[in-house]
Amino acid sequence: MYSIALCYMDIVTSVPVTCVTIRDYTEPPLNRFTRRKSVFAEAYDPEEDDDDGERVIHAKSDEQRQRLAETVKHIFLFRSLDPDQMSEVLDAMFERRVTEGEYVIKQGDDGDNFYVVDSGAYDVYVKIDGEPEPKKVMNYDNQGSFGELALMYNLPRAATVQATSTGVLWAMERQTFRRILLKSACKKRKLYMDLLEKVPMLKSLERYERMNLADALVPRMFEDNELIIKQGEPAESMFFLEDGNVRINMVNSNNENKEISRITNGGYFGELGLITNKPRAASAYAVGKTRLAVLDVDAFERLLGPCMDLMKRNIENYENELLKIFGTKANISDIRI
Ligand code: 1OR
Ligand code: 1OR
Repeated sequence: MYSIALCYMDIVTSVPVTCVTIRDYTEPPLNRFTRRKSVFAEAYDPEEDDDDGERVIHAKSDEQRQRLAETVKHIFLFRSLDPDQMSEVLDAMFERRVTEGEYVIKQGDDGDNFYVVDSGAYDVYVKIDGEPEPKKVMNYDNQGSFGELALMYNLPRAATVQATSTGVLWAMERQTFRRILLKSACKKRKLYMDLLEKVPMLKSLERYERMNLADALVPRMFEDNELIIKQGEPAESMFFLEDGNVRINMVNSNNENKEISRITNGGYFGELGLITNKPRAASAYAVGKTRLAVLDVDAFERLLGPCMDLMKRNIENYENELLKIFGTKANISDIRI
């Protein structure tokens, strides 16, 4: 028996948007690495993939291993690995030095390695059908990772990555990436992409940027009435509502405690403290069993830049509401940026 996944791809990023699995009991499996331009069919479902390849070890000095361990701490795709898997990843990665102007990845090529940036600057270009020149779409500056898309979805490279300085990359071969990281990465993206598509505030993000956001989110459950954040405490993360409701309560300078807002599906909260660098302006409580997706401050700063204007505009609304709810502007200075 084998399964064929028919995947329709986002034209720009070449990322599968919807997948339909057809099971067939007679034909032999299609080549897993078959590539087509806009629709592909292959005997492949990332979550059913059990590729038990050989464990790969690239020898490293203690200094190299330590440097690598520090670097991968910041890579979202690695966060759900258990200690054994992490150690396997550290063994399997190897150093690649690049020079200024060097192409690390070329759009359209087959995927060989996944890369983690140790140092250096890298520009990303995408050539869109009908446009004469590739367009620069983003850059990595001494941090981040790239090259996972082709390995995850068995697709040609979706973009070109060029070093704009000398630098050092940590590379992981396709087989190791697929054996250790594929399942958890696909699961997370699948779990959160639906949620993130429904958050109006994130509409300005590219689909690929939402994928990176999905990698960074961590699920947390709260019981009815449980405190999620407390007014006055330092802000370390923001929250997207997956399921349930959240009530926001504020105590003003006259010690009046009022419910000032309800967060419902597609909503978010906890961004204010991260943007203003101030303590929490209000408390948040779960209403009923509530499931949240949590984004830490590091990921917030790296991934939500394109949404900053929208969030700031929303904060201006908070200020207007503050006046209506408490009848005075006396508290407003607390939430100004
Ligand atoms: P890959 O294996 O396809 C190129 O090889 C890599 O560039 C890709 O994995 C990503 O890791 C990385 N769209 C697609 N790939 C991107 C993008 C990107 N940015 C970085 N990569 N976009 C940029 C979003 C700001 C969308 C452009 C329309
Ligand atoms: P935070 O990090 O300060 C409390 O932690 C969160 O409550 C805050 O981020 C916002 O995300 C959220 N004024 C201030 N914070 C609010 C408000 C709000 N509503 C939700 N939060 N107002 C309500 C506007 C409808 C102003 C009126 C008092």
